[in-house]
Amino acid sequence: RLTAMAPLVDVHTHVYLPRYASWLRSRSIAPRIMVNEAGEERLLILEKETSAGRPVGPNYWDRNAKLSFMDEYGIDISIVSFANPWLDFLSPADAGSLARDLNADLEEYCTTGPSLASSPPLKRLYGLGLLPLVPGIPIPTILEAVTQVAQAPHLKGVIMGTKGIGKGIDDDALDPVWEAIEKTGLIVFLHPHYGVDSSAWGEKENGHVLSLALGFPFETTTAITRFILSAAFDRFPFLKILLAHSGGTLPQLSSRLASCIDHDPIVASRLKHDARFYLGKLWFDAVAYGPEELGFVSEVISRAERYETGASNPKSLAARIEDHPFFPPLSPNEKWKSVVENLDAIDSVAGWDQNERDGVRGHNALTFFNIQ
Ligand code: 5CU
Repeated sequence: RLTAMAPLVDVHTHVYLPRYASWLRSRSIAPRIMVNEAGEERLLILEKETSAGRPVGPNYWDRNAKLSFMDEYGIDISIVSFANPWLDFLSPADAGSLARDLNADLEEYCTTGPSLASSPPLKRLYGLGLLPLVPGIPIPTILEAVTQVAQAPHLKGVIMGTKGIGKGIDDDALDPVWEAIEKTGLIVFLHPHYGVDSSAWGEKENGHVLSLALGFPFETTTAITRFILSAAFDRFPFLKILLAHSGGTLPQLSSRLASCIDHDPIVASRLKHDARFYLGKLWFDAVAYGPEELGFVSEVISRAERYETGASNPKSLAARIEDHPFFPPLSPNEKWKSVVENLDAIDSVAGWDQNERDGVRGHNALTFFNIQ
């Protein structure tokens, strides 16, 4: 398949490996996996969750289920990452040891998985490990995890939430971590979990719609904007950060951000470049659910890349097909609607030629994750 057409590489697909699922089952408060009155397992992910939880099953932990899903949608390679809320709820000691064990589990999951009939033979599964980012953790424990991930042949980076070790990812205390990550060349996949203050959502019962559709992207936008404003990219210019959900709302707001910075002497004097320059350093998954939105994100990224390199062809947009195992179809025999929508979007962005479509389907991701 790989030689016949551009590979389809999914950069945003999650797992709860069995060890993590067991941990969730052992808990009596969220995040937890519980059994409901009908005897079915349910995932309760947030403390304030009012619903009876989400269905959870083998799609979350069974590698064969992941591979069947990939086969059904023609996905050649998946860059598998741990799903939220990662280790956020653990004590420093538990977070440190679970990170070690889960990173080893994920490497094993990828190494012992199948390969493609390609030359050279690429694996079908690569992974993004975990760092024990919790309040009170000694920085050297985080650095050990960076080293562990960097030494694992099939782990290409780490996934992390927006809290850092309690004060966010713009916390100066994290500088040694960014420095180590930059040195190893690992990718950081920045992903939301908490949304934003839910008092904005009003009193009507809207299920998870507002927190997923708006809260998630706003959380990512705030975190990466704070990171940019802290001048972290001036200190660590070679960091490679991939943003979930096509960068939240950052592409839409980047020029407004640049203008607000220009009008604020304190922040402006802290940064070496225009805000849009830093956008050119970021990577974006291609989840936009519509060709117009995807085309828009790609145009904003292209402009940002021109600030940095003068290049005109967006290289930093990589296929994310669907948040497997989140968003399954509501009835079992249906197709995963969002998979189909995201693939259709890649195929129908106005003005993209085959080269650009192939880039977003897989070539960009292979380069970014250094999969050769
Ligand atoms: O849309 C998403 O990315 C997700 C996710 O990763 N985790 C989750 O709990 N819901 C939606």
